[in-house]
Amino acid sequence: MSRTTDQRRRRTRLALPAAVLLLAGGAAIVQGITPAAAAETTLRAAAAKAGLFFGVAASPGRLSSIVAQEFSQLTPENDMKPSTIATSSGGLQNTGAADTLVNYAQTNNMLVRGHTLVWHSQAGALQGANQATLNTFIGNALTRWGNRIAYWDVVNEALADNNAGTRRSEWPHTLNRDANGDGDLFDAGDTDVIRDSFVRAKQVVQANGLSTKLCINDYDVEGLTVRGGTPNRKANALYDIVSNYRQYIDCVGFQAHFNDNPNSIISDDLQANIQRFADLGVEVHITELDIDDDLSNNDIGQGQADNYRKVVRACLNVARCTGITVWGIADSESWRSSERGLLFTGGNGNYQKKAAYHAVLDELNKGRSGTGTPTTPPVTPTVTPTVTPSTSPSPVPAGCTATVSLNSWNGGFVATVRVTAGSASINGWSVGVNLPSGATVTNAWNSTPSGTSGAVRFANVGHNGRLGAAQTTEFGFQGTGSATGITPTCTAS
Ligand code: 9MR
Repeated sequence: MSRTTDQRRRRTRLALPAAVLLLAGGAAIVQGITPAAAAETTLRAAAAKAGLFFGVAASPGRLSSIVAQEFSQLTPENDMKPSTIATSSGGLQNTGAADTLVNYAQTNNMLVRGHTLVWHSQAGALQGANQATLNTFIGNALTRWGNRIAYWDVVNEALADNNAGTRRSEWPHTLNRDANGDGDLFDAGDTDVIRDSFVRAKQVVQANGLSTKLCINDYDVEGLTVRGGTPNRKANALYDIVSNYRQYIDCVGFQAHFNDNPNSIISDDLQANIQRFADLGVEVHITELDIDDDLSNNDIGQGQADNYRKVVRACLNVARCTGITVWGIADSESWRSSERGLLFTGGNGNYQKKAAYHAVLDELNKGRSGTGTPTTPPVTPTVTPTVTPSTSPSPVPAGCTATVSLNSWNGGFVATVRVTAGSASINGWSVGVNLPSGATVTNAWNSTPSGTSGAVRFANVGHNGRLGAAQTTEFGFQGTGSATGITPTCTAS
């Protein structure tokens, strides 16, 4: 079903019965009655009603009618990778299959996710290219399809496996230069392929007036923790990158290839992790979802349908989680067919829905609120307020304020602190917290901590100290123990 049809349906639903109530004073108002929400019967319609896209990865050979019926977004599974479309000088070649997919998506009102520009694997003729050549390729690919591509994975899989929290060794590390060897890539003379690729992509988007959004995509970054409650260092490394380069990055992709690997499980803090990225202001997408159902291996321990429900619910519960994409249509056609990780059986255009499909549809139909009622508010009464507030808002003081949001789990926590300047601009800030006994800071980002327990202060770093009046910035820290009840205090300089 097309998005236009979805919208038409929603409008129709909202124009349904209204009750006329008489107020004591005799004025009539119209009050909306929430009609029973009719369940949608396709993934794309149910997702649209909940305010997100539901997509699929495909190649031209898989474009049977089910694709446009069920999905509202398309990711070329292989046909936009540098190995297919890049020349060694950063030009484009062999774009036919990619064009077929983009045209199909456009005809069927589907969004496209370009996948992918800078990746250590399937780099093809770009293997070993320098930043200038990567930049040429980024420019060519972005302008080739323009706004026909809604989201591009600019950088894919930059981080190392095994919860190392570092960059990959096979990543184009020759393009990362830490000139003074201090462990970060922010000083004069430093180069960073992640930053520089995003900077280039943003320049191209702005210079061409594009609305294409620029994403970073990775796997094993889904939970705050991995199996056993160990902090997910890979997720934290991604969080640091997005925080540091926030001005160039619009969206974050959690690939979500869930399986029995201790770092690839569906942890209970998936939603909290989506939320902390969303709190940076980026869109979050589940980009390559499949869930291992190889029961002979007793994989992730619960029914596949329930696991799908969990993932869909975690996304629905975070407003900035704006899309979910499954990595293929049917198990038999998946890159990991033996794991039977997708929503359909069958093949070659003849597909049967699995229990997992019905669970996803049902969860989507419950909407963001989880209740199944429409998420768009019902008709609003047109009453003019008669009571005028007698107090004028108190002036915002100069200086700064800080608020904290905590995600806790057994044995640890992540704190996200928002710093807001008062009525005047500030040149720097420092936030103090008193940690309860037993709590210890193990890691901080976008701030410099002093101390690890008890009274701890966090000072701004170079790029986030200056704030205009009422402007905000965020920093975070992670720790062991519990930080419940902490109240941050902010001092401006
Ligand atoms: O599904 C893709 C498969 O057909 C390819 O052979 C493989 C080659 O690397 O890439 C698969 O897609 C990957 C995606 O591009 C990036 N994240 C992991 C996906 C599964 O390996």
